[in-house]
Amino acid sequence: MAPRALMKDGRKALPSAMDLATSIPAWLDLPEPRGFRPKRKLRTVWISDIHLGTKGCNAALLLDFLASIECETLYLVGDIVDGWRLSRGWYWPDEHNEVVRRVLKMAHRGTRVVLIAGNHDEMLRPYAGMSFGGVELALDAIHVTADGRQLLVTHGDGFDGVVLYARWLAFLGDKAYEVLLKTNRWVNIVRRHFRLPYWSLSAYMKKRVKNAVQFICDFEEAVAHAARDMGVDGVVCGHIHCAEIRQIGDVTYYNDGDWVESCTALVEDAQGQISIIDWPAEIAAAQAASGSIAAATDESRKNVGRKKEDA
Ligand SMILES: [Mn+2]
Repeated sequence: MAPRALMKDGRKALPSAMDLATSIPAWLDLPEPRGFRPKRKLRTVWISDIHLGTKGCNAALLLDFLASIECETLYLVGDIVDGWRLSRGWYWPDEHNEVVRRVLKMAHRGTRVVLIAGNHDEMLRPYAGMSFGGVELALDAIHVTADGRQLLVTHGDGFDGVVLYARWLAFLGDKAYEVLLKTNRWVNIVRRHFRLPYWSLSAYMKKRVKNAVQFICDFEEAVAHAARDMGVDGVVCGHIHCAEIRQIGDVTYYNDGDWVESCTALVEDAQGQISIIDWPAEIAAAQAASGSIAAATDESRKNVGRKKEDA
């Protein structure tokens, strides 16, 4: 703390090089000003399966992630608000409000926000094409990457029925695939009519853990199949709570994961490069790095002390 001592004396002498060397680590120890964190600038961010309105929703981690980014376009790829859960009983802590407020703030500050309805928030589907508070509602979307690729953005629940019979599709071919896609929609319309909850693949998967890997694989292939039929270069979806980037034939399959279990997002940089962000892993890495900076600082203090002894 030599420089401060100099100030108290009122002397105008400049601190010596040694004073500066010892004062820098002390300055590094100061906490960052509140709210200061350089934001990661991204072209596009995709998040889905937040399940606001459920106890499983990891709103705190999501708020932390959203505060760390700045993007041109934010896609909310379905199951953002869990309407099914809320219809059985209201659960809405402050943090869930904070997520909504943060997203609206991003829209207000110029981020294009597109909300794609999923199966848990399918009550939003009739409002597709409308815009609320700067948030565009859609059933699905086509995203063009910085390097000119066309990506279908869809929640993915439309493929549940296909996946269930995926094993048969190899024998039955494309016609059966189309029929199954349509059936899936009709089954759920009928179920809704009888006030039965939406039949969901992920719920089904949880009951049959043994086959989960196979189901995930079948889902990925069913989605890629649809993307290829549409003539797009890739597809971004959510729904199965399993982040992934995988080339399937000539289509790239992207899944942005969820904010219940894994807390992951997909991000596109200015060049069109898309990657998965695993937020808990990034936090752990940042903590480890700041730990090693502290250790290095301690080490440099020891070295300064040693030099003094030498002199
Ligand atoms: Mn879903």
